[in-house]
Amino acid sequence: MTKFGQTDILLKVGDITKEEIDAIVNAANSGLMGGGGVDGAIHRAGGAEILEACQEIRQTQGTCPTGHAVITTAGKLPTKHVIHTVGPVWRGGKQNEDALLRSCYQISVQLATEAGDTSIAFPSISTGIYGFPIERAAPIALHAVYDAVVNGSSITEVRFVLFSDRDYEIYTHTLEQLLSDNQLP
Ligand code: AR6
Repeated sequence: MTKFGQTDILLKVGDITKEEIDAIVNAANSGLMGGGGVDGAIHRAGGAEILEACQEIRQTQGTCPTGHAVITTAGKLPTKHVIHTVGPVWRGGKQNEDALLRSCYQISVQLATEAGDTSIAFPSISTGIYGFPIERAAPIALHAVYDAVVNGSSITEVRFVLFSDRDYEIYTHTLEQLLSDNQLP
């Protein structure tokens, strides 16, 4: 287990819909109406309540722009909230993808904090259907979470729930590298 300031950081292989934790993050799309990948899994496992909450948000505030997030109930999931964030579609790396990805992690921590949550689980946002190279996404994710949790959040535990051994190894290696290079003071 690593610590970012006072916050425990755990990397694991797993299905995020099974995590018993205050908040899980969904790699959603702007329409907020569900989809494939982790989004599909969360809506399937959480049931209609999550989709209804997303529909209500759509009606009141419209679609969710890339790099932003919204928070809803978690339906039947063993968690209090689902934070739906919209990662960037990979378009070669010069379309602000890095900053938009960073923003997803930071706003998610912010929304969890505002909701009174103290623990949060992330999938590897944008690195599936949206095609963001995971070797480039992992340091952005870890840096963004580091900055967000050490700068006055209520979060005491962050879990990165990776869906394959390969993804887990990339995140683990990246974290070791960042720590040994003193890039996470
Ligand atoms: N638990 C944890 N991680 C998972 C799970 C799960 N149950 N299922 C998949 N992953 P993706 P994106 C991993 O494609 O790239 C959807 O259609 C997956 O292996 O879910 O941000 C949305 O509606 C990968 O490592 O999200 C959007 O349209 C990571 O989660 C679009 O896909 C993210 O892959 C978003 O694409």
